[in-house]
Amino acid sequence: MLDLLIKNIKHLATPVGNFPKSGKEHGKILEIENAAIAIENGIISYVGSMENAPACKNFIDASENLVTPGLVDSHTHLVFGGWRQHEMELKLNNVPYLDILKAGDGILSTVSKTREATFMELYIKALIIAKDMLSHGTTSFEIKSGYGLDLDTEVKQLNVIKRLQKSFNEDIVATFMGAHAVPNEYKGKNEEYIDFVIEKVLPHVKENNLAEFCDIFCETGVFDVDLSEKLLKAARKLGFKLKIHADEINPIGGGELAGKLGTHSAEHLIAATDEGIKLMADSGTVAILLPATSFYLDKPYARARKMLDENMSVAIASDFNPGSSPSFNLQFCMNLACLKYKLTPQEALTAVTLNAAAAILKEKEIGSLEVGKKADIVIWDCPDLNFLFYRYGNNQAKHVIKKGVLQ
Ligand code: IZC
Ligand code: ZN
Repeated sequence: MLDLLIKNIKHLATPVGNFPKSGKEHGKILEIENAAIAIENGIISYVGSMENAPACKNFIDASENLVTPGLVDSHTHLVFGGWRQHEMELKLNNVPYLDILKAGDGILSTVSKTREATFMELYIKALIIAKDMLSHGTTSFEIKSGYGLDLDTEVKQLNVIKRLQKSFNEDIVATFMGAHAVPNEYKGKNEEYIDFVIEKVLPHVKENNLAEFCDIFCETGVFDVDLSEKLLKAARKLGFKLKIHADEINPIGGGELAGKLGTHSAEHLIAATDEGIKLMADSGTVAILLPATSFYLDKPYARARKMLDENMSVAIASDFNPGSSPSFNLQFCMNLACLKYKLTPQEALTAVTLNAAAAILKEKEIGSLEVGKKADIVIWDCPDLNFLFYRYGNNQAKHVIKKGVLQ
């Protein structure tokens, strides 16, 4: 029996397929006027014209609305203690992000607050934000650890993510990012810290099945290319899938390393070089671009069009964190993707749905409106795709459906 029919849909827009789109394929999406979607046991059982739709007593009329897949946020740092509003004054005085970190503030101030916080404090804070994300249309997301930088606190953060996965009816993917910064205890001893992560933390995370991916901040003054390679190779040996924060501020070779190792994704890529982009395109690495971070750090925007020209797969995410991107609003990232990356609405939609799902290895289950996929759907308070990308700043999600359940 059908659970729900979304009928008379004014404009349905979705990428199609079980694989990430690359290059020109980003823009080739399915758009139907006067469409319908049927849902059975949380799974999509019909997508197509209204004419051929099955009958159902439970329905939502979407005759004024755009309907798309639920948004997927493939890069967040959602679990953290405290905030960093004191950095506002530093920002206004043009103190660079990396100088704030070098002075023992930035990520390290969040580390102190996260170490101090209890499991429940972290969990409740993250749960409240996750609900807010859901109401903005984000139905699945990734969360990174990396505000512990010691065994106990990294495990505490990863257990919070595990609890969120269980109690929140969402697809949440965990990434271990113990190499997010060098903690004060290891100041100046970057390699010793990486060795500690490799020997003591990674095996524990693996044995307890606390994360699927391993990530590292490859950046000036944080971890250089050699240490990034050392950690990522050790993680791969243990069975982790690989991610890398590359070329966020300075092009020190992170994109090239991603291509050389064939990491699953490379994230930020604001300063990615031509050579890095070529290597990543060859290795099939997904580019996760974070335009809200460029906005907030007042940095250039990643060369998304160049990446598409080189046939890369591009995903767009929020980078939600208390320092460089204190907003989880993926809708704003979509506006920026159009206005700053010059992606079309169709290309940007693919980047926050199917390609974002692929960036966290969920493309077979979510990311598009197709029979057999989970019924993760947003009914927007707008009439068509252009409108969604044209308005900004307000929440345009009207109804959000997660695994067939109206939220
Ligand atoms: O807390 O500043 N870039 N990591 C790397 C971040 C930004 C998060 C933060
Ligand atoms: Zn990040």
